Amino acid sequence: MQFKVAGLYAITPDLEDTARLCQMVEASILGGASVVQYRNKVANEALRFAQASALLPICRQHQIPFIINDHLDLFLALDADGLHIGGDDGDISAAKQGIGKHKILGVSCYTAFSNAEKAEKAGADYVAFGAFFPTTTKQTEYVAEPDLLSWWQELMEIPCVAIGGITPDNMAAYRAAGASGFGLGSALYAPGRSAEQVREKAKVFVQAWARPI
Ligand code: TZP
Ligand code: MG
Repeated sequence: MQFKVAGLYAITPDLEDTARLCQMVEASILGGASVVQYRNKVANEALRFAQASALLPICRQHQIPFIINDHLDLFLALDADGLHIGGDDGDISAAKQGIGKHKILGVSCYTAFSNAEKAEKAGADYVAFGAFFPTTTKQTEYVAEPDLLSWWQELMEIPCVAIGGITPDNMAAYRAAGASGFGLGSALYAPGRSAEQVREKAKVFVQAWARPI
């Protein structure tokens, strides 16, 4: 798939309720999300399959890529658009081979440029750096600096996404530094938020991203 990461990259929350998850995700797409990553760290295999199967047609309907976090088997079962892996998820070249060259491979590189260089060489289509700010979604040992994004966009070919603790107030620095997109998890799908609130939140982020620097 021809894929240019740009703007709002939505990362799903650990919800059990599949119908609510679908509403939240569709709302975020209507608010401007340009790609969805299905990530659920607490679901079992059956729930992951049910949720990803329900989300895929929503993304297809809105013609945006649907990316699976961690699970190559789930990616293959659904013929999704991409797979996103991190440092604990095995060999990057093997993952690229497993999904096929026309599918999207994303790799979390945390705070290390060297991780990302290796990822690009091994066939990644985009890399993710972060977290940039403290976040409740994931335990992070180090915090990334915006300079990482500047170096990346100057020296490398594939796009990078800034992830973790991003808010409408702190995001300008990441766009200015050259991030192609920004990944939102809890910042978008905060617990208790209605679909309408998620849609409005997404719009606020997309507008903040588009604001002249
Ligand atoms: N890795 C670090 S933070 C994060 C991932 C996948 C999720 C997105 O961040 P946040 O702070 O929940 O919006
Ligand atoms: Mg992972």
